[in-house]
Amino acid sequence: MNNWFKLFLLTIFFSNSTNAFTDYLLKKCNQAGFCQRNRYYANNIQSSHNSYYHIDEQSIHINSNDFSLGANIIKTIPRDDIDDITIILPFKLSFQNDWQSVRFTIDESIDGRKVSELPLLNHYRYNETGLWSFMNHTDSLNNTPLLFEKLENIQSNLNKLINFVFQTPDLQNNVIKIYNQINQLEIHLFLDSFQIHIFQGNDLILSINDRSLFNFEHHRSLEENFQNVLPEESTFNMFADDFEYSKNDQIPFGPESIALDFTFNEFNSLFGIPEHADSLRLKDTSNDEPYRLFNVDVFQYNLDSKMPMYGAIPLLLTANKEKSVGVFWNNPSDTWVDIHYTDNNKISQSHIMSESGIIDVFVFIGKKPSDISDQFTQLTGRPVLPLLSSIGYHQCRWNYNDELDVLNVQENMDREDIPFDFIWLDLEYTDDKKYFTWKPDSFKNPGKMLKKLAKYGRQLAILIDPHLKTEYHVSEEVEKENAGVLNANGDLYVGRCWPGDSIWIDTMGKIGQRIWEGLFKVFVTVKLPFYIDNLHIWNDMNEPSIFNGPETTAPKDLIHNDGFEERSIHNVYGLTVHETTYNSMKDIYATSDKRPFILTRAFFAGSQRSAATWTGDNIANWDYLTSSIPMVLSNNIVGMPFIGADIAGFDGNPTPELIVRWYQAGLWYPFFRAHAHIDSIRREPYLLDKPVRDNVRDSIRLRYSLLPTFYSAFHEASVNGNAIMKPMFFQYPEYEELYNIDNQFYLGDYGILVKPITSPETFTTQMTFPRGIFYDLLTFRALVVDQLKEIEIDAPITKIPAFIEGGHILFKRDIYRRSSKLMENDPYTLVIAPSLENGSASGKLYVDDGETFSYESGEYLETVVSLVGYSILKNDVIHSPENVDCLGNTMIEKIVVAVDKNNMDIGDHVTIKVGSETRKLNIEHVEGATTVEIKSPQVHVYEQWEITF
Ligand code: NBV
Repeated sequence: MNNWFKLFLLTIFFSNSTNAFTDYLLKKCNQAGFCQRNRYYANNIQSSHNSYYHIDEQSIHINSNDFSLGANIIKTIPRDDIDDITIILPFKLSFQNDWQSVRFTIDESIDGRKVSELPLLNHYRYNETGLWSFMNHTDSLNNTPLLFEKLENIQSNLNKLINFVFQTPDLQNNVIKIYNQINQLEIHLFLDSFQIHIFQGNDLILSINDRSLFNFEHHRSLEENFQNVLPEESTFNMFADDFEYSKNDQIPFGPESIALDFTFNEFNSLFGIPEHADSLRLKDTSNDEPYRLFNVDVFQYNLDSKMPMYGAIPLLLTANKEKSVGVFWNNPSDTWVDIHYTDNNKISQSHIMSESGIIDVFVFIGKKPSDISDQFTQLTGRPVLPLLSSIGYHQCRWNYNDELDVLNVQENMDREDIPFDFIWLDLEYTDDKKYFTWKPDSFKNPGKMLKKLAKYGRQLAILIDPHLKTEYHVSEEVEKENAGVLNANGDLYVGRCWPGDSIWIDTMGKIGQRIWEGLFKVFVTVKLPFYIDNLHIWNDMNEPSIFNGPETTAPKDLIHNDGFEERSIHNVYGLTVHETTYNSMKDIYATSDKRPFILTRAFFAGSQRSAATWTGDNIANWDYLTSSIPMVLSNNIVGMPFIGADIAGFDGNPTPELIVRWYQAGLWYPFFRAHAHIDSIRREPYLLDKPVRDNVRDSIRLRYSLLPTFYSAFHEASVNGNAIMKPMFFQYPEYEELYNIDNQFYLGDYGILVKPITSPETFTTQMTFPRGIFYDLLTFRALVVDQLKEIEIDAPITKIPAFIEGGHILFKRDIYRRSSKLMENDPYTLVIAPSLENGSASGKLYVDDGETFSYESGEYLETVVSLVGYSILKNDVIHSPENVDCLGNTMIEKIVVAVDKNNMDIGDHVTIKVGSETRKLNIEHVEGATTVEIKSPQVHVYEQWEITF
C-alpha cells in the first residue's frame, strides 16, 4: 500500500475527528500545469498588449448548407532567428436551430497532432462531448449543421433565412458583422485580434477575448518546445507533472490547454458552474483560487470553497432587469474558472481554462434568467419527468443490513404514520462488494422483499458502482470483452476501490454500454424469480472515485474508447455510466413501461435527462445545512433541478434540533432523502423522541400534501428546464437586491416562498419579501408588503417560514397515506391566494399515471385554474387524456380561499356551472378565520367549470 493510499483511507475512516476534507490531496491552481500557465499568461498578455491570434481573411467562407461561417484563426509565434511559426486553428460560427443561440468552435488542425510514438491514442482533440451533453446526439459532431436538425425543416425555415444576413466582410475595418434579425442579435467578429462582440439592439452584451486571454496551446514536442513558447507564457509542467500524487502522468501530448475570456456588460453578478459548496452568486476570484470543475470524490468537502466536487455543469449564467445571458463551455476536461467583477460591479468577467479538447461555446441570450435554463435544456435535454414516487420521501442509510431490517423500517414507519416511498440499500447488500450480487445470508430472497414493498407502492433503490472487483464473473466478462478502461500502456487498468483491486467499465464506448446493459438484464430479469419493476439504481463513486488514483480519481492518462485520454473526457465519464444504467433499466421495464429512477453522484451537462443527484458526503452540522440551499439552487438554474442533500447530514450525529430544522428545509429539496454514514447512530424518524418525531413527521407529511404541486413543478421543468427550487432573482430579476440572496427561495412557479431556519436556537428570521401579499402557508394569515423589504418572521421550532404569494393557486392532497401511490385515490384541495391588486390568482396542475411513459402519447391532464377579480373561479383544461382513469381520483373535495381585508366581502354562497348544469353551494365562514371554504363542490380537475362568487 503506498503512503498516500493509506492517507486516503485514513481520511475516510477517521475523519470524524477532523471534519474537513484533506485539502492537499487536490491541486491548487498553481500546482496544476495548465491552470498556472493560463493565469500567468493572462497577467502578462494584459500588460504587453500583444496579440498573437488573427483571422486569415482568405480563409473566410460562408457554408450555405448550414449557414455557418468558417475561417482559420492563425496563431503566430514570432521568431527572430527563423521564420515565424504559424499554427492553423479552424474556427466555425453558427446559430442553433431556434436562432437564439450562437455557437462557435475552435479546433486544431489534425496535421499538427500526428505523433507516431502514440499508437494507442486518438490524435484528434476530443470533439465528441456533444454525443453526451446534447439531447440530439447527432448535433455533436463539429461539422454537422446545427441550424436545422432535419433537412425537411429547411423549407419551412426559408423565411427566417431571408432575415438572416452575413454581411460582406468589412475588411477595411477588420470586422465581419452578422445580423440575426429574429432576435435582434448582431455579432461583430474582429479579424486582427480575434474578438467576438455580441450586441442586442445597440447594447453590447458580451465580448469574447476582450482581454486577449484566448490561449490555444498547440501541439509540439518537448524538443521543439523552446521555439513554440510565447514571451508571455510559462512552461510550468508542460511535459511532466510535479504534483505529489500525479507524478506518473506522462502527459503524452504535452501542453494542450485552451482558454478564453468573456466580459458581460451591464451585468453585476455571475451564477452557475456547479458543483461548489459556495454562495449562489459566484465570488470574485482575483485574490483566490479559481472555481474548479473536475469530478472528484470529496468526502466531508470544505464549505465556502471553490474546490471541485462530484459533478460539473459548465454553464455560466447572468441576468439584469432586462436581459439574461448564458455561456455554455462544452468541454469535459479539468476546467478552472476565474471570476472578476469590475467597474463598480457593472461588468462581470470570466476566464475559462480547460486542460484539453476543443473550444466549443454556446452563447444563449434571453430576456429573463429562466430563458437561459430553457435554451440550455433545449440543447442538452429536458430534465427527466420522474416517477411520482421518486419525489416522495426516501429513507436511506449506509446500511440496512438485511431483508428483515428493510421490512422493519417499513413497518415502523407505517406504525408511526410517517409516509415514505423509497427505501435504499447501500454498498453492504452485495456479496463482498461485488456489484450484481446479493449478500447470500442477508438477502436470501430479494424478490420477495421487493414484492412486500410493492404492496404499498414502494420502491427499492440499490447501489451499483462502475468499479468492479477483479476476479469474479462480472469483471471477467468485462475483461474478456475489452469493455474496461485501459491504463497508459493499453492494459486493463486496475485500481483500488471498495472491493479492493478493481477495474472500471468503459461506458464511453458501445461495447462497454452493451456489456453494462447485459449485466443489468441478467441481474434483474434472470436472477429475480418474477417480473418486478420497483427496483431502482444508485450509481455512486462514478467520478470515478479511485482510492489510489491522483486527486481521489482516475489518472489522466488512462485510455477510453476510441483512444481518448481520461484527461479529455473526465467530467463526462460519470454521465456515460448513469445514462447507460438508465437505458438498461428502461429496456428491462419495457413490459410495464415503468420509468426507471437513477441516482448519480457524478454529473455533467445532460445528466438531467436520465438521473437525479445529491450533494454528496456532507456533515451533520448547521453549516452544511446552510450550504445545501445555495448548492441545490445552483443546480436548479442550470437545468439539473432534481437534486437534494443528505438529511440530516451524512457524517456524524445531528442534534435533535438540527434534525427538525433539516427536515423542514429538506422537504423543499426536489430530491428528498434522508441518509446517514455507516458509523452514525440510527436516526430513522420513528426512532426519534417526541416531539422531534412529530416535527419530522409533520415535515414529511407537508411534502406529501404538496405532491400534486411538486409534480406539476417537475413537469414544468421537464418541458422548459425551469427551476424547481428557484432563487429569488429568477422570480424577480428586476430587483437588484435579490441577486445576493441564496437562503430563501420559491417553489417553481407556484408562489411558495420559503426561508428555512439553518442555525441553532433561532426562532425568528429576517425574510425578504417583494411587494405583494403573502399568506402564511399553514395559518393563511396575510402579510401585506408595500415595497420590497425585510420583515421579521416568527419561527418557533414547529414552524417553517413559508408563504403563498398572492396570485397563486395550489393543488394539495391532504389525507395521510403510507406512500404516494396510495394517495392516488384521494381528492384534491385547492388553495387560493388572491393577489393584492385585483384579487386574481392562477395555478397549473399536471397529472398523469405517475409511473409510465404513457404521458408521451398524450395520457395526461394539464389544467389551469384561475380566479378573476374575487368573482369568478374557473378551470381551463389545456389537455386531457383519452381515458381519465389514469389520473386516479380527480375530484375536488374542498376549495380554500385565503381572505384578507380586501376580499372579506365574499358572500355566503357560490354558483357552480359545469356544462349546462348550475348548482348553488354554501361558503363556510368562521368568525375570525383567515380562510373561507367551499366544501364538496363536486367538480373534477378535468372538467371545464366555473364558480361565481
Ligand atoms: O456507499 C457508501 C457511501 C454512500 O453511503 C455515500 O452516500 C456516498 O457518497 N459512498 C459514498 C462511499 C464512501 C463514503 C465514505
